[in-house]
Amino acid sequence: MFNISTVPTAQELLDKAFRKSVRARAGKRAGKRADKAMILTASNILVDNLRMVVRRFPNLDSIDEYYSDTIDTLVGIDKLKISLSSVSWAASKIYQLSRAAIGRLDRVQDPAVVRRQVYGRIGSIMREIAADLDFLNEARNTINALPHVTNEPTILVGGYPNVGKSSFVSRITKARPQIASYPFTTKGVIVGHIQCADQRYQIIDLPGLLDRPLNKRNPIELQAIAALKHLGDVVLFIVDPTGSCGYDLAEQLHLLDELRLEIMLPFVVAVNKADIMPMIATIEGYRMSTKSGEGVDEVLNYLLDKAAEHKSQASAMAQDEDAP
Ligand SMILES: Nc1nc2c(ncn2[C@@H]2O[C@H](COP(=O)(O)OP(=O)(O)OP(=O)(O)O)[C@@H](O)[C@H]2O)c(=O)[nH]1
Ligand SMILES: [Mg+2]
Repeated sequence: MFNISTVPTAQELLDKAFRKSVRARAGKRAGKRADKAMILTASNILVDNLRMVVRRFPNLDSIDEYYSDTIDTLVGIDKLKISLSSVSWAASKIYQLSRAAIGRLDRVQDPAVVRRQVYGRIGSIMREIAADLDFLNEARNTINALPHVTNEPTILVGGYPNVGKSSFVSRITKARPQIASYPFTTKGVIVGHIQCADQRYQIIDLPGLLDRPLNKRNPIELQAIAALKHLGDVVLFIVDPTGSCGYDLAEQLHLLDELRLEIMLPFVVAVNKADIMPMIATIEGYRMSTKSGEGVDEVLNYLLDKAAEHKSQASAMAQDEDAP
């Protein structure tokens, strides 16, 4: 989805700028012209590279809400904007300083002194933004790793941790999310696909959610919330009544009630781990086992129908809204 280039460090940029500025002097006699060429080269390289860093980030005010919420959770949109504007500031400052220094070259006896002064000031500006560049590179790695979501009919697979969400997605798609017997194994949103007749569907494995208020949620859970708020046509809510996930069924069902109030999507409940569940479990929902496969096809067929139905309703509503 995003493909932002590596953000260089301040030291890498300074090394590159000064190396090229030394080359720019080649063939020129020591003096004003040589110093001018050096200042121009060093500053142009820094200004161009710094501006490029900023340009390569997406416009944070115009990306999809799903991505802006997720980037906010993982990176912090405000921090990102501050670092980007520090880098822009540094580019303008270096540009002004170097032009002012070039203007002074005519009026001084020793142009090399002016050059050394401006290099010193450029060096301290770059040191000032060194942490911003490091942060932007980390942000770039996080943003580039975000999943590519499309507008295809989409099933979101949610529930408490450890209930078998990834096992379900892994069973029905080619996606291979990590499956393990501890909570919060899935740490980000994972997208799988399923082709049925001539329609492709997105199946999104969400990180686990606990039943707690938004301000208590960890960044792993907040990624699931961002997906539930902005993506999807239907939610498959998986519960594990066996206790093997480590959580009470009552807590899981309370979370389901809370989500139903907040998320305006159809919910389908699947009661998982049928292979180790006594027959008497009396929760409303599809009984399935992602381990043995029992009941999985029935849930899936129902979900595919629901997702397609919701998607076409949503498209029809969007068309109505667009109509004059
Ligand atoms: N007996 C049994 N175990 C299952 C079944 N489905 C999943 N498990 C086990 O439950 C554990 C959790 O499975 P995951 O698929 O990783 O659960 P998850 O909901 O994705 O967990 P998080 O990513 O941590 O939220 C693993 O040890 C699975 O092998 C099932 O139908 N029967
Ligand atoms: Mg998982």
